[in-house]
Amino acid sequence: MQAPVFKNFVNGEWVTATSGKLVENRNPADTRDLIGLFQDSSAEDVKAAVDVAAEAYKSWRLVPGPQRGEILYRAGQLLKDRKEKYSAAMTREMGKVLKEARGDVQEAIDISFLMGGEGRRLFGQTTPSELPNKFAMSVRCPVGVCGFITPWNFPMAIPSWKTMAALICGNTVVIKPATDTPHSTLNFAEALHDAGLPPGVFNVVTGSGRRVGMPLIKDPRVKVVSFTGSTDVGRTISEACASDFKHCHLEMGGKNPIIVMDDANVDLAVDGAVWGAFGTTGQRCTASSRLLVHKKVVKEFTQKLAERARALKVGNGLDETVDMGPAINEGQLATVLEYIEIGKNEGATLAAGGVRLTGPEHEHGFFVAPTVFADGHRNMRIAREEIFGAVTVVVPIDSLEEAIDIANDSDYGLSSAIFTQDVNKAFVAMRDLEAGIFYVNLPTIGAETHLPFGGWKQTGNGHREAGSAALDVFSEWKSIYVDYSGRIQKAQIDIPASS
Ligand code: UN1
Repeated sequence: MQAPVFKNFVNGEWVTATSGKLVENRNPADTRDLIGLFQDSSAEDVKAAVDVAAEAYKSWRLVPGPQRGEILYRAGQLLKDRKEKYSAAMTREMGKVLKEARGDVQEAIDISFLMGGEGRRLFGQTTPSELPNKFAMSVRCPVGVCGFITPWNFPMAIPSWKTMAALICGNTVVIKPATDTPHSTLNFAEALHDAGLPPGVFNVVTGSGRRVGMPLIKDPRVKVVSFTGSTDVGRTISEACASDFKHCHLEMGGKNPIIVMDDANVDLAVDGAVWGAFGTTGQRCTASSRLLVHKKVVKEFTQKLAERARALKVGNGLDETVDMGPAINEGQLATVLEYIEIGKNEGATLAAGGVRLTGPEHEHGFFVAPTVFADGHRNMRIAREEIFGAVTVVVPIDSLEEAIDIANDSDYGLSSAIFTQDVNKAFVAMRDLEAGIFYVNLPTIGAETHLPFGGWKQTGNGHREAGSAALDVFSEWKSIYVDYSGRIQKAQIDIPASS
């Protein structure tokens, strides 16, 4: 059978790239499964998409917020109606198990409804003027065309967080999805289109970072850049935006600790660690990749965790009995295997996993056994660097103070967690951990879309997405003064005399 050809989505139409070139997209659980051929676009296609986004901006910015919101609501409803279809397509191209793909689509549904509601809020401030007969207020204004570069690990959720916040503010969008997962972003485009989004307001151009991503962020008409991915690429993007003073929102790596105290419910903590470390095959920027466990419970915790890791069923995520899918691609698989070697050489003890799975149901995919290292140390590379795979490391600790010190001794600051039954310890950790997200008695994954999402230090550059905080990335403030005194009243000078 001929593989289906997927096109770019530009100006409300499905169009081919000018290069005439196509790239394959294969299932990482079974590379014999060809999902389709996607457009290998170039700078010319980017320019054409930005042309239409710039044109569409002229009218979209003037559509009242509540009406923009209604389109977002309709898109949310369509995503809900199509949840099964879009989730299955996502599992096939990304590998995450079906129930997690459903969660990914659900995040897109949630943010659609959240931002739909923002259409009737988009609050600014009204405040008294310091002068009589003068009115003062501030309003949010759209910024223009937004350029997005999105990752493969949340192929619908992350594009939707950025897009829905951008659209409700009155911006238009051109997005370059990850080359490993373009189908889910095209499905998202389909839902927006069917919801009645005007042509040109949202556009998708597929292809490589070099030929599509770079021209997109460098186009002078693109006023906001939002990127989720590695810290290295984020640095390049930040530098590319800096000379033009572009709004640049970056969401990057993490090395997220779970602290397990001696008073914790150990079974609950193990449950949390299994989900946090091996959910999405550890390929979340929020993954629980460091487990800082009190020495009094570390033996019991590690034994139970290793047992649970060994019992996980690894395979094709379309099989509902499977717990964990493959790595996204060969390169990622190689990175994970390399880190396993590094961990062994550094002297950590392999408590579970540590190998590529090559049996009959695994030989055509990129599968690694869920891996637990014990006897880790804070200075080991496996305890410091983001691996982005199904590998976690247990580091024994003596006290909460030591755990917080190790947790904060990191370039990253995305998510963090503590398992304890002592409310005082929970509050100390809540106050002192340097991270944008914090959980008590939950692992480091599982953020909800109506709270700000993002991290401190090299995880981000001071912005947030999701929640109403995302509106700050996609709008400019305008402070407005209306004088109805009939005179030119000079602020700071014509101050009414105090009695
Ligand atoms: C990511 O890992 O890039 O909090 C996003 C979570 C998910 C989102 C993760 N809701 O784990």
